[in-house]
Amino acid sequence: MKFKILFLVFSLWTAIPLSSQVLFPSPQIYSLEKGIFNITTATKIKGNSTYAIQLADKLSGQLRGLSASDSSHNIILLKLLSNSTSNTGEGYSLDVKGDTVLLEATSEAGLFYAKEALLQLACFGKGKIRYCHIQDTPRYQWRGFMLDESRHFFGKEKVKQYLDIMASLRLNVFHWHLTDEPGWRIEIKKYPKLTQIGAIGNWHDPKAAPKFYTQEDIKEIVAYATERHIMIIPEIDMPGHATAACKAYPEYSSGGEGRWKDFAFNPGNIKTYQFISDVLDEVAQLFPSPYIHIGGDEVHYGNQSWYTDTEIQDFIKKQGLTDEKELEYYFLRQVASIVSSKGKTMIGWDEIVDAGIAPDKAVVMWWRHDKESQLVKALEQGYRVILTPRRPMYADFIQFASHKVGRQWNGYNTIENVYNFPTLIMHLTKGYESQILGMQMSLWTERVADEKRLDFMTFPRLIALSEAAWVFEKNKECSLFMQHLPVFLKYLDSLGVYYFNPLDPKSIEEPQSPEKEDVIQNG
Ligand code: TNX
Repeated sequence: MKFKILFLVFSLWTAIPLSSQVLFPSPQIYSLEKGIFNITTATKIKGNSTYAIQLADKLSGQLRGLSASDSSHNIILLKLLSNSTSNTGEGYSLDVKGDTVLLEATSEAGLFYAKEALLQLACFGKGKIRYCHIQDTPRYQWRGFMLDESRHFFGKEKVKQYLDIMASLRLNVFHWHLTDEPGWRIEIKKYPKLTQIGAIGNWHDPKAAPKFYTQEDIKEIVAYATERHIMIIPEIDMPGHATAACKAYPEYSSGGEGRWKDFAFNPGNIKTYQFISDVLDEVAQLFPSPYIHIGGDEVHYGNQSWYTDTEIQDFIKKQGLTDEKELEYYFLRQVASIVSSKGKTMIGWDEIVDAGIAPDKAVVMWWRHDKESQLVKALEQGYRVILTPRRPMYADFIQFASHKVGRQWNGYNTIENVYNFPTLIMHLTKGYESQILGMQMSLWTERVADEKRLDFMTFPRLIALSEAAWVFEKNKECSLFMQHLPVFLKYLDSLGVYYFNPLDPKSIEEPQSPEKEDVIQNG
């Protein structure tokens, strides 16, 4: 009670509800002091270098709607510290005192994050910011979100909105799953049928009008992301999950029958590797990122024809491979060298750990939460690893007990589970911390046919992801995060984003999916 009264007095005194002076993700060092800085139309916003000036101009535009008309003079100063040895690290400091807001960093990314932090404070406090001192730096360098646009396509505007929110949350990797069974979503000039034929259909409707990104669209989105310090990792899934490509170019398909027809490329045809090389050439040109994700997952689902096709069987013998599994690994090694011939590093799902690729030539995404040994093996072999285990990092899992649409596997993925990651698996990575690049939340979209469901599955768990990836273990406090959450939810309201509210679960209707079998258990 006493505390409550004190809190009330304090809040009245500051004239800004304390609850609004929060940040997502929460900073490492954050102290509040007495006094308020008012952003007004007379506030000067300045930078000390080309990049800082550019950012200052951007900030002026973004603050316009929040500025009170007032003539009192104060200044927001963005400083890129030039005495730093290099443009590395993503840390920043933010000081609000007297008539000055000072943002400082030794890298462009750091200064950008200082600006994003200030923008959150300004936005949550409606142009009023409490005096404070913030010193911040992230725990992990890879803070990612994956979106599957093959199963369902959402388009440029939605992707840009997500990139904006990611930037605000200081997430810095957008993993773009662009190809899979139902659709190929990226224009490749040398192989026009990939989109003329491969882009037709989606998970629910094989005849849906073609949807894909032109190379111009891709360039536009890459530029948009780069400006926000987000790296885009394209994924071209192979040799499995390649149905859309195999339908467009059956000469590179391993054929097959029934449900899994055309699921996998033909690894016994040397022309397949030329095709892949040509495709990856264009992909490598379009994306400045040093990585290309080549999938590599779940080949066994649809490679039955490898066991009977005479051309493939002959190839296995000729190459001196022992069996079809070895053929899969042979394929992955070939692709690793194709990727590296283009000056890029391959990323693959955790199946690639067994393929015999040199550990410095590939990065592993651990996804099979039920196979902890695969994570350990990857680390022991010296691979760099990104953590995105189905539990709790798959956003196609339901997030509340009564939800009906989505996956479950001995439970589901609550916002608290995401926030608390990776605490429960840290014993597995002990001693290998330097090989853990970071983590990612992955959204598969078999049961996400529209934007409303997309938002509902992504938010608010994406906010928890940013905390998990940014905040050091010793500073994490889930109950406090949950207490602060409404502030960001309000911001999502202003963007028109449809989210689940874990604080009032029944208030939000769960959007449905056209899929008949909606709850998928353990598989
Ligand atoms: C497994 S994760 C897949 C995806 C599915 C997802 C559904 C991975 C590497 N492969 O193809 O969409 O499960 O949760």
